[in-house]
Amino acid sequence: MTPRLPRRPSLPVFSGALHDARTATVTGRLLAAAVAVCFVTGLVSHVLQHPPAWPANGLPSRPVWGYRVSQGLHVASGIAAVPLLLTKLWAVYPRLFVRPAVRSVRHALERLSVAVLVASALFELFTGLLNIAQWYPWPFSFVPVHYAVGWLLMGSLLLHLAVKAPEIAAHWGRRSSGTLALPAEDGPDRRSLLAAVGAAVGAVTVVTAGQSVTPLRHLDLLAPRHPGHGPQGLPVNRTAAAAGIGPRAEVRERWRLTVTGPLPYTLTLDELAAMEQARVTLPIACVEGWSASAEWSGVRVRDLLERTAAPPSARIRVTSMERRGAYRVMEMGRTHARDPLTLLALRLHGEELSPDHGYPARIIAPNRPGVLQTKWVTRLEVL
Ligand SMILES: Nc1nc2c(c(=O)[nH]1)N[C@H]1C(S)=C(S)[C@@H](COP(=O)(O)O)O[C@H]1N2
Ligand SMILES: [Mo]
Repeated sequence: MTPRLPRRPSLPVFSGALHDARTATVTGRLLAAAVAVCFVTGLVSHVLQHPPAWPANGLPSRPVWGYRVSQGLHVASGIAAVPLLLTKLWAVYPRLFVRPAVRSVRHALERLSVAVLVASALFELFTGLLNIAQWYPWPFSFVPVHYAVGWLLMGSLLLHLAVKAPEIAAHWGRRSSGTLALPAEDGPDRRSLLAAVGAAVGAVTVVTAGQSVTPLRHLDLLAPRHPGHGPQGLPVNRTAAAAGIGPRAEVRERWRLTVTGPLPYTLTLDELAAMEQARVTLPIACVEGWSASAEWSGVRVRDLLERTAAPPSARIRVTSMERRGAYRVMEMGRTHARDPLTLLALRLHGEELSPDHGYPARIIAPNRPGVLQTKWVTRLEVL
């Protein structure tokens, strides 16, 4: 009988040639590009939704499709980052097992910063994906946390790039060079890996981008929203039933538009419909990434403000009939309020708005997040 050998904790051995610095560099820079697009477009979205005091009154209302493109890119770059992040983590995970685990204070700090980087990247992609699916299985509120962790990710990424700059430089080109001579020439293995990653990024993009890129809508297999699906050919996030809005006949009877300002007034739906109507083609661009263009008609907000003799620089507050909900009250700066394309819309594609699209009246404005396109509007205040 052979005596049992005392068990020693064994560390995995990695011999794969692709767990090297060149793979880490090539996947890392693709990932960094996706994260950079995601971060910048995330900032755009944040500023439009929660404008700091100074630009709040003068945010640009053009180009009309600005937010549609920016938020479409935000969601598309986030989705593309998923296969890139997984590949990058696969390329570098053997480094989890380096021994000694901590060589110096500097090494400990470096490992800590990588832990923060990986955790924040996984967190952002995970919460972002679930948000697209409108699933919130966590106790915190999505927007502020996703925003704050975005900064954490950016900070730890910049730190990581600074620490790794010499290695990145050495492995940037096809033939690794510089002081760190490593056997990292691109062979068929790495080319296959990169081709597979490219195919994965292409596939996840093509099957989801149709939620905002209309020509790709027939390939929109995995996106939770399809731009053409919904009442009047347009998706709906919050339905009239969910918002507690009563049946159409009842709403028509008791609905009034109240406009407060220097000369306050109230209008019935017939009176509003008798005012000059404008027709505009503008997209709804939801922060969740889906967007769709539609033809709206209704009264220019500018005309409603002139009727109350509001000063030209006035900001306004718009309130919905909805009892509660995060998007019940919305503020709008001068540039949007005075834009001739900004309407209190009564019709969509030539028909009365359906209850789910905000009957009897909703805001539609150019270059704005969907969350600010308030439905079931009943009150307009000059601030
Ligand atoms: N009063 C109110 N308006 C609202 C919302 C809401 O929850 N309440 N949701 C907003 C969101 S998130 C979007 S994307 C658009 C969607 O408009 P639609 O349902 O007409 O497509 O309406 C916006 N207007
Ligand atoms: Mo939205």
